[in-house]
Amino acid sequence: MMRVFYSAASPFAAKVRMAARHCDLELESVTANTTAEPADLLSANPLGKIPALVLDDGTTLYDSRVICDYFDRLTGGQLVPQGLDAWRAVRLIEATADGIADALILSLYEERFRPEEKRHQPWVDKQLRKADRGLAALETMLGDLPETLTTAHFAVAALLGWMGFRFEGKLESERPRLADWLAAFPDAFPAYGELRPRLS
Ligand SMILES: N[C@@H](CCC(=O)N[C@@H](CS)C(=O)NCC(=O)O)C(=O)O
Repeated sequence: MMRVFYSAASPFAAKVRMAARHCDLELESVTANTTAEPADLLSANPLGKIPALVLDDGTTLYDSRVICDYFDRLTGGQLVPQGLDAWRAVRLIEATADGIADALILSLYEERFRPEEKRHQPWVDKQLRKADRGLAALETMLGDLPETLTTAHFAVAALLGWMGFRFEGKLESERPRLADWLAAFPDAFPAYGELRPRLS
């Protein structure tokens, strides 16, 4: 069975685990603490990031977009539409959601991994501006999501679910359409409650 290194809180890992479930692919989920740089994770992904996928033959794949592409190919296109317009919309929404997560994660890492005297607030602010512009764009893109579930749906749901506990209240106060979209997502994908990012 394929194995994925993940952590309960990771939005990128949640995206991949939701995509696998949607594709009816069995995955063994193995927790990894990226801070400790464990050998088994590093042998799957030299970058030491999660998610990292180990295939049945021992070969590995990362990052979340590549893993989702792999699932899409394995299952004859269950995650990414073929038509050019729909493909463009889905990949753009996914890239936007992932980019927001990247920026917000960097802003948190500044606090988590740097001693207070070495933190550089202008750099954090820059990441937060990226995220804010991305969230504004994402709100306008929601209508471009296809009706059938795609990698973009899972990327957006994972990002917004993660923000729910890392940036509590932000969506409700600043981007209520995104908050409403997430509240309705379990109707489209009932396994969201089980697979959403969470604080362990
Ligand atoms: N572009 C990567 C981003 C993955 C990522 O940043 N994962 C975080 C956890 S959510 C991580 O592993 N951080 C540890 C580190 O950067 O060393 C993907 O889409 O998989």
